[in-house]
Amino acid sequence: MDLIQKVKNKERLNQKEGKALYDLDLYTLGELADSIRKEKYGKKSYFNINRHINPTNVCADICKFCAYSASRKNPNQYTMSHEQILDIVKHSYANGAKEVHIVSAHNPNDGPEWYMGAFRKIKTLYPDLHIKAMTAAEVDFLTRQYGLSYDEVLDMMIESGVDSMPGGGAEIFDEKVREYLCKGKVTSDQWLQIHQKWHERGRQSNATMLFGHVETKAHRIDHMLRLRDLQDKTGGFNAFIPLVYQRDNNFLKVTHFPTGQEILKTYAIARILLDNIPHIKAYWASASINLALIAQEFGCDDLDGTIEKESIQSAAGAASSHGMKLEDFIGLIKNSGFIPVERDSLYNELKSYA
Ligand code: V47
Repeated sequence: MDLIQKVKNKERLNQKEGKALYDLDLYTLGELADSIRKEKYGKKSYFNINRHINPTNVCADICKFCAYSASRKNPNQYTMSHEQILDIVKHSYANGAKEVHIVSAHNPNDGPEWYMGAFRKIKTLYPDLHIKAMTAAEVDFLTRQYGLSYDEVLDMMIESGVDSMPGGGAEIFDEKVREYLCKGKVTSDQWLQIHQKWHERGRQSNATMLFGHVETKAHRIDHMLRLRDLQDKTGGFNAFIPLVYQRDNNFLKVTHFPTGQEILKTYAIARILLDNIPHIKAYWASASINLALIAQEFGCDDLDGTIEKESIQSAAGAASSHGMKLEDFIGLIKNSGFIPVERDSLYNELKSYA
């Protein structure tokens, strides 16, 4: 059957068909993705008031694409004390943040108690603040470093007040590309296993895909389909977040970068293929705010949040280091023809700015 008709009939696509979606022209693909988005969310575009905190950039693992971790290209090591983390949280909470998104490098000098102690202190002081923390890569790092099991680390996270897990560390699941990008870090199977275990505890998480570097279109489809398979089993993923690769200050040699069209096609394909993951996030810090606004017409229904301070994408060249002012964010979404809807971290609607 014709591929377009199959999408219109909401039939599931396989690897070959997923890849063939890239051959459709941008507008046809955009229309298909937009009609799915419209059916689910109309003109609503979700965001949250959040604060990203990256407590340390000292890392035992080496990912060629990373400009954030301390290295010979970024010699300024830092590790925050709990007091410093709590100061940031205090300030953000007072300014209306409803979520802290806490992701660290893999610091061999900081044990599980440094991570868990910080979460516990935040939760005790701000019980209604959602803590989204610990990528599967960090969970795996703690198990390797301290001889713990995944179950032990995940249970510690729950006891310490972590509410949901961010989607980082997924990169690209294809084993050969992964070996080239980030040998020694959490494997694809392990990343999926950790999220499965988290979901089996009744918890939710997100999933990312880092694209636009050395991977092929087929690798992107394979990545999405592995997530779709796990989601069939657990239903625990809230959002899929394609992260556009930023090219500065790192150790990855890339010769071809995707065009804006290819980035938009990737968002649209995610919306079509991932029929079981409710939200597709155009993370403005990696897509740029302008492209993220356009991505709302190509299947994306979520733009992440105000962020306040961003260190990972901006270290590699993105214009996101200061986050976005709430009124600017709302204005931009409105002017792009969508209805900004503030959500909580689990996508309950809090306030519509229609
Ligand atoms: O896993 C690192 C990526 C991720 C670069 O769950 C890079 O809601 C682009 O996971 N260019 C961390 N990306 C960020 C992340 C995230 C962000 C926003 C929301 C959520 C969520 C999760 O950043 C890492 C890695 O894939 N990254 N270096 C780079 N040069």
